[in-house]
Amino acid sequence: MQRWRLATVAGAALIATGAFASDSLQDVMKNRGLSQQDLLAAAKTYVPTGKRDEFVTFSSGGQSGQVIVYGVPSMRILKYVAVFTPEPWQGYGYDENSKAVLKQGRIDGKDITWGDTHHPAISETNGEYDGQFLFINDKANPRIAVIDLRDFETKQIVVNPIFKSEHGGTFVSPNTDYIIEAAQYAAPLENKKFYPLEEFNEKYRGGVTYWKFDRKAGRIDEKKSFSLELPPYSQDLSDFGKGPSDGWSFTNSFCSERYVGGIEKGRPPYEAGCSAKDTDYLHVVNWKRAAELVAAGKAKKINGHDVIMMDTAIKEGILFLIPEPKSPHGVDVTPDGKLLVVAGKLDTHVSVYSFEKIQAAIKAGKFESKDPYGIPVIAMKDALHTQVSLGLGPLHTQYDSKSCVAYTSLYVDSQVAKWNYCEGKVLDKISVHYNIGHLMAMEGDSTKPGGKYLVALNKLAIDRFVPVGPLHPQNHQLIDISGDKMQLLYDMPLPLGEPHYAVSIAANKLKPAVRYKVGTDSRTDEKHPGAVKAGEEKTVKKGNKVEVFGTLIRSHITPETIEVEVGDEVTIHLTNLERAQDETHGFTVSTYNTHASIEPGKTVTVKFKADKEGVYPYYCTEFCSALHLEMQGYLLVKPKGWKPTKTNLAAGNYTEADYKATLKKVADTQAVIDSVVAYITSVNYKDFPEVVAMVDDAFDQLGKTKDLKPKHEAAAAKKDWENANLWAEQIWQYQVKTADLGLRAKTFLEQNGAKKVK
Ligand code: K7E
Ligand code: CUA
Repeated sequence: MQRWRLATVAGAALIATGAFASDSLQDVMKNRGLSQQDLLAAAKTYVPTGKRDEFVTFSSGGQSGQVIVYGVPSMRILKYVAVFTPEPWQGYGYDENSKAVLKQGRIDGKDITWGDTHHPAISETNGEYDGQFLFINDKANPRIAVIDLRDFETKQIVVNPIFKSEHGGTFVSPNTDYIIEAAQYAAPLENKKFYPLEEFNEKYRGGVTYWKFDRKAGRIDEKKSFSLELPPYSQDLSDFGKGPSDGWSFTNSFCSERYVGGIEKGRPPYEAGCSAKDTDYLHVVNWKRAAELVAAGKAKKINGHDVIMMDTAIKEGILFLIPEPKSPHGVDVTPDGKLLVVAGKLDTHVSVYSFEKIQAAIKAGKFESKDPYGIPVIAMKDALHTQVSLGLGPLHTQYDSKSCVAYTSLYVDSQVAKWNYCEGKVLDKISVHYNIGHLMAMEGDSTKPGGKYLVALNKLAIDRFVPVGPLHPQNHQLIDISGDKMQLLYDMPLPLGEPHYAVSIAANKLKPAVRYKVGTDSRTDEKHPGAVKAGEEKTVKKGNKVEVFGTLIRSHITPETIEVEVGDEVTIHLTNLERAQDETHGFTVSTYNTHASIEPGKTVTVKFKADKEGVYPYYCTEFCSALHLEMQGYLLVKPKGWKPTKTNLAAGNYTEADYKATLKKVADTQAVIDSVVAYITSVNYKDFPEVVAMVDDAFDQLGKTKDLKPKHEAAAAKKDWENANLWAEQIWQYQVKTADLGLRAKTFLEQNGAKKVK
């Protein structure tokens, strides 16, 4: 009793002096000015060390031309996927293999090294995200990229053969047979000849492209892709039908006035003329039938690409228009595929169209008019399910796991509206900061939305973050949608371009690899012709071409010296021989503007002209082991016809005592290795593939010491203490790497609940 009291008194005294202040939740709340609500939000987003996020988000990187990958609910950034823009860390655009991908995106013979990415889409099977591929569009230069989610690398870029800009892509059909890409600003489809703006109505055209995706190859099949010619209406966002509406696609438009601005000639500007009418047009396309028409030879070749012309589409009954309120933006098909929600930027309403009613009108041939190009127009009232007034500037809609519940972004109001699209009523609203563009719920555009969280992709951050100059980061806000009322949880600044759309998938659906099959060109998924195995490294010289077939393994670059003559064209292929997870090596040569990231198993090529005589160090750019800084070599660019005059490298002054000391170090380190090996083999390490890979690599390193023992012993017999000591030292280097891997394996096993085996 007495002792208890003493302890309490001592504790109170310490708290009073502040010694324990940071240990109490109450004190932290007080000191940092946090409310209960803040703590609740923190608890809902905090992911402790070693734990992982439940969802993975792929966000467009806007003008960065990349994709940003982050976890939900922690909002921690996991990766930037280099797509249309060079990215040095990944070597993207700095090694030959990735340059070949960027080169696919050339237009009119020109490199285009940036992109304006807008809408990522995850591949689907039966309308559900399958986590295999990601697609993303470039609005500025009409292109689409394919990213393989086995390694999160860009594999392909295709250039739209007939558009000059695009926006309404990428969205996938329910089984990812096709990826949609709709034009934005109309232009002549052939890009061969100039037509003045005075001929806008006659010569300028919009359209929509259906890219055929070959899932087995993991690539878009350009030859089997086709487009539909459309009026010059500034086609905007699109979506594919699903379930009952599978086989159809929907693309809306703005500026169906076909207004051409000309403020220079005293004409009112685009913005006045492009929003003058009360309605624009939703394009309704029977794409399955369109694909059949292409197969039947009813398309016209434009720039070598199949295009179904408008008159064919009208005659065959595969293209219809429906008026939609003022300057529509998003069109989003409901998870059951029965309804589609269109938001009109300049209207307070969202309009919910019924696919069934659209079909009934088409079957009955009930059209209110034809547009100037002869396309049948279905009356809005014949297609509408309901209209709901949500607020100012509705843009995009996402769906909840709860039936009939949708979320729509309100750009002007800076709010998210939660509403019921079956009954047409508003359920809740929450303010966001500020001016939200897209919003995204977990798997919220699939047939099986995941609910739980919503991310508001806000255009303006204004006062949310520490100021960093006039250019602010974007603000992605995480919202809890699990209850009746939405709750704001977290603000994430994103400083890499202006993201538009994002998609989020359950993390357990992604199955990325941790290494490549040794010798893989990751950009083609094929065996790299420059790959070699350990011991097969070589340098081949033919005329003025020098080709190096090298390898990387902690902590060596083989070869350690590359000798060329000035003017030689140097090609270096490097294979990472590691099997252990996360053992990436990088490679660069001083001043040759080249860099490669070589993950375990990968083979990468760098190429340059050695145009100036001199000495150029090369090194590994990833801190890969304790001897990382020693992972180095020299490129020697010699004058033509240069002959050596000195044949020995400078020697150190090693003694027998140095040699003996090194042998002692080797013996001590071996004892450490033996104890680690004893631990690893005493537990069920074979049940942990990560550990098996580390153990394999560790024994590889240790195995290399065998050949060295005779070397140091032979040198010692000749009293060549320099070589005796250094060969023994090299044994120790291999031991260090073995021990490094072994200790990491041991820690991993201890932390992941390895069990004793007898
Ligand atoms: Cu609304 Cu390009 Cu989808 Cu921006 S788009 S917000
Ligand atoms: Cu390999 Cu540093």
